[in-house]
Amino acid sequence: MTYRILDASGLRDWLAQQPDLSERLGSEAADWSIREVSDGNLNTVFLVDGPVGALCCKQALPHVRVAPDWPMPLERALYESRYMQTVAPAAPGLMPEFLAYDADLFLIVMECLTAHEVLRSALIADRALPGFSAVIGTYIARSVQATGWVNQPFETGARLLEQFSGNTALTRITVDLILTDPYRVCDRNPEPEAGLREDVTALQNDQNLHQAVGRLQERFLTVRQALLHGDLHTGSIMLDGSDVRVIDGEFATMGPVGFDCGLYLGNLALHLCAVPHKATFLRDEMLAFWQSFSTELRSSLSKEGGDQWALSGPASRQDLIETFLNGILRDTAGFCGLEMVRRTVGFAQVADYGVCSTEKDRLLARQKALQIGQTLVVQGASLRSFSDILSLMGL
Ligand code: SR1
Ligand code: MG
Repeated sequence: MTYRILDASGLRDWLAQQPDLSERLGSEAADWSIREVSDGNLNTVFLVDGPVGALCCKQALPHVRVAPDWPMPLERALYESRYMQTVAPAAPGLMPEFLAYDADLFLIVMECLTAHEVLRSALIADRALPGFSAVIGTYIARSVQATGWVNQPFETGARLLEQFSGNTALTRITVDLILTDPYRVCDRNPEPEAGLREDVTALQNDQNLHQAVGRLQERFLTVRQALLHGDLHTGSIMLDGSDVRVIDGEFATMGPVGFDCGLYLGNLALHLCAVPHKATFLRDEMLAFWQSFSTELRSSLSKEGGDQWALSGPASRQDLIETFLNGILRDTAGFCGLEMVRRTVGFAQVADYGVCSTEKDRLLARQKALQIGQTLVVQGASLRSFSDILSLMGL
């Protein structure tokens, strides 16, 4: 069957022809209720409810969903399905269960997280229970364990590079939207609100900042430490109480581990700028994130590792682990800063600023995010500890 954009009725017909999926829903196709819940920028998402169970179906469109004039290759669904199948065994219970991929329709079928809520919405509504960041720290550490050269023989990385290096369309989005556009005049950047124009002009003319952005661009495109989620913001995480799941791995690519860490922390920091009175809560989450990430990674690396591990005895192994973590810390700071800047002045901004009750508060929140973001980008490479990152955030 050839590709076509599915509506609810097309999806019902397709599901009815898939015995395993139909069985999960139960009864007859006519009894299933299907609703579109598309929320992200790129794809359509349907939730299908049957008398026995529910499914989530995600289809790639030939364009950016929120910008229909922007063409986008369909293959991103293939990379997301590969990402889910690669990382899920290492992070059990931390992603929705992958159920099926249709290569003609560029359609992924997965477990339906009916009771879960997107972390960004939960933060905005003040419903996120403490502890979610420790789970994300564990998630990243476990995916590094399964895919990173420090833990695995280099052949694992070589195989993953082959499987994911074709994801160039989405890497191009990252290169443009995160690593380039905010620092130049560009049609994709929305017109900044009046009070922010000077700040935007300043960052677009700051040569020192551009040098630092260039260094991070080089790290993103040339460092192949592990398989990244590639878009790990608070909209790519769902919660139900303490049950935390990572979704939306379509930006998957081999890259520097600090990219995933930095995007995650950058989104918490953006929330902090919008809602400064939550500083203690967000500081605790950030600390818990780094604590769980670094503890899990240290523990796995002290037991076994990749080719570098075989090189060294226990004492020097500890030095290598700390050197590796320090490098991730510096990248984390830089990518965190880039995420804060791009979500404030670039194409894909965040709903967190909507929490500000006045225009003045929103402007101050954006200015704060730009100031912290730029400082992290410029100074990230010289930081030595996680508390240095928190200090630059005023925490
Ligand atoms: C055109 S896609 C814009 C943004 O949405 C995705 O979630 C990524 O964050 C991307 O940068
Ligand atoms: Mg997404």
